[in-house]
Amino acid sequence: MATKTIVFSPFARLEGDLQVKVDVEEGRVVRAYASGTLYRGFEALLRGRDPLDAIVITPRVCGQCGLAHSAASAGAIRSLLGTQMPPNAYVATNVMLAIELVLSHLAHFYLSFAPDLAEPPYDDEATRRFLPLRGSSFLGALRAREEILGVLGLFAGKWPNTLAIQPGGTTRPLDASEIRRARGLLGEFTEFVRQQVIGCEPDEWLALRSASDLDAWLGEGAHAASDVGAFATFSLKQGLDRLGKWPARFMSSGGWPRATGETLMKPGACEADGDAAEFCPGKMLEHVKHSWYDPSEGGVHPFDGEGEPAPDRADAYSWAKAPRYAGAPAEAGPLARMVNDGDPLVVGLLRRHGPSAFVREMARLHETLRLLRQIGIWLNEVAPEEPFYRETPRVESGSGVAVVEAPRGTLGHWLRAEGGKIRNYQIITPTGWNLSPRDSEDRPGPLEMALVGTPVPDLARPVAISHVVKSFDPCLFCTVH
Ligand code: NFE
Repeated sequence: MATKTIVFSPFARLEGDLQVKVDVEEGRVVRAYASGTLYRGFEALLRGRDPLDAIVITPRVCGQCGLAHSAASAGAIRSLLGTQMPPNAYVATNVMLAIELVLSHLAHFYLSFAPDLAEPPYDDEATRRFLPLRGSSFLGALRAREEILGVLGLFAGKWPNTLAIQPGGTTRPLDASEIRRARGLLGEFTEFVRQQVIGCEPDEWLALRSASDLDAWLGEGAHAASDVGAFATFSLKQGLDRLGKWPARFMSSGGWPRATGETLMKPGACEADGDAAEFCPGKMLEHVKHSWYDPSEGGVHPFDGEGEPAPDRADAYSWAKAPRYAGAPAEAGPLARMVNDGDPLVVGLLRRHGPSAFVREMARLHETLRLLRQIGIWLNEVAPEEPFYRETPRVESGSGVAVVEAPRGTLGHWLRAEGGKIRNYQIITPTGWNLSPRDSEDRPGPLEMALVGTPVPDLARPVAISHVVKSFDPCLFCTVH
């Protein structure tokens, strides 16, 4: 059988250096390989430094999810010290993380995923709005970023690379007038979402509880003409609900904790048919059989992994390691969060359409709406007269771990310190899970499996492959930290 290999290098993406290689037989992908092609060495350069340096250095891993790295590095130090932040700091951190997520989801949709629907081989009036720079929706989304960035500015001082999140809390206390200002800006941004993104009140969207609710919604009023309406109708017509499926295990830490430790969403590691399993970072191991690092037997827990680069290994093909949860590949991200949380709309779409590119995108858009409402609730919980920060002792020796929900999914930082210095620092990012290469048993990662079966009727224009890869919203800067 004739095999044709297509290599996308670099694959078009928002950040990072990604190569995707697929073997095509009889018009379908039969094998896929995802490679991170750039070594960055963040873990290596943290060794021997003051643990607090991690708060300055790790947000530089990426311009899109730096706050997630801030929160994870501060959290790992707090875990080592066994300390807590004041309640206000949990709320403020959650607001910042949620805004970063909203920004990232919108950038993904309007700058990366939707533009593919506006160009050949497609030619559809409804999606021309997504044309880069020329499309009306594209420009609207760019303009609206300013308002939500304004809210982030009030909490973080600046973004990216803020130092507002520290082990002891947040360093930018807000007074009542700043909270009022934040509410006003959030309201302006929500107005953009109402008019352009969903074409209805957010509460009306959030009341959708099943796939048939979405069918009915699409048939009513201005909904079909909204960006989500145009996207959903077009995607179903073009079969995006048949692309990008794999025998998924979904993993989520629940994210956005309160001072009590309770998370905003239910954590879990369930399978696509809904069988629940608990979430536990102790079940994470990293494999390097196919990655350019010194080889190890089987998987290694991040507290024990060091990952010395070995660029000459001929049997390896990625700078990303292969993380496995309880021995199996796992998908992280909005879909994983919504499924573990039992979100009725997303679970309904998953039951009808499977873990497909369409459902991944819908989960991302739906999560954006859920978090916007939640940011409003948190703004009411900030208590300006209460502290945002509490001094913490210096880090001497010990180990700590923190897991947060970044835009693309579960992000973990593992810190081991000795004599006031970092002995070992390991990071596993969401794209590390989703774009993992093969593991010690040669089992492919989630994207590598999701690409198998993708139709490629025209080798010169393999647009379905682009939809599948982008539905995971890859960021390779993060992954090859
Ligand atoms: Ni570079 Fe990131 C997110 C992290 S990568 S964007 O979200 O952590 O998966």
